[in-house]
Amino acid sequence: MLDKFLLKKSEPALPNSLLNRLKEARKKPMPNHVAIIMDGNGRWAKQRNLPRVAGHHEGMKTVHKITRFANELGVKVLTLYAFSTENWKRPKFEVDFLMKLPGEYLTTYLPELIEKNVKVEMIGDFEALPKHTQQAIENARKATEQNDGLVLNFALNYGSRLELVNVVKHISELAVAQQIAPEDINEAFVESCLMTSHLPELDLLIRTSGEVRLSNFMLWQLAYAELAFTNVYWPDYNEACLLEAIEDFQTRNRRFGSLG
Ligand code: V07
Repeated sequence: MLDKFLLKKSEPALPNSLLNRLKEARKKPMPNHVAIIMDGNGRWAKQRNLPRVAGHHEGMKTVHKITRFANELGVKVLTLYAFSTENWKRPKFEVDFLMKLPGEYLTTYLPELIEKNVKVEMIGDFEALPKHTQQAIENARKATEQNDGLVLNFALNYGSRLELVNVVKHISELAVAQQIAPEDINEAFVESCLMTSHLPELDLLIRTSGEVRLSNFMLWQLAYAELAFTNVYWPDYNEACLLEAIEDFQTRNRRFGSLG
């Protein structure tokens, strides 16, 4: 009788064909750092005559599915664009709903993230988030800071131009205080001022839902990343979709500007 409350919600097992492809992919060079623009939640909902927020909620479930699979693939860092600095312009109702998702996500999934050795991190303007959102994230950060498996990095209230403006401000303050000279400023130095300075180089960017643009996401970090676009709406994105993007990545010849 109590079983159905005590048992974990069981998810369908992955088909053997997919598990075999996963095994093969693991033998080849894996992107260390994958970032995803999780687009198409609103359109997914509209297609079903549901409110936009139903799409966001379904998208949250996809976050977990994809996090778990990225972990199994051996990806080191998964950066997910959850909320941009521009998203504040959406209706208040929608923004309020979105700001509750980190709390809901972590209430549901934090135990499994801990069990799977996942480390939760965030990039973006943390201070401008509602207090309850800050608390949920801070709690997850603390609870997972000792973990050394997959880094699940949420870009929340993040914008790349704002990030770069803050780097320029920081460097000019150092210069005014005569702590650095112009000749000390190089790519490595700028890199060290970014919110991603502690993370490995971005290897692969995926954007769902058919839009082919970067939308102010990780512009510096994308310099040599491979790009993958799919028409699939984020709530429909699944393990097979991610595996396909990884397999495609593994066929590419990355030259970083040289002839290789
Ligand atoms: C959000 C679900 C995914 C699709 C894109 C928009 C809606 C998970 C989080 C989250 C964030 C931080 C954290 C834990 C979970 C989230 C927002 C929106 C704002 F520590 N999904 N998700 N945050 N969506």
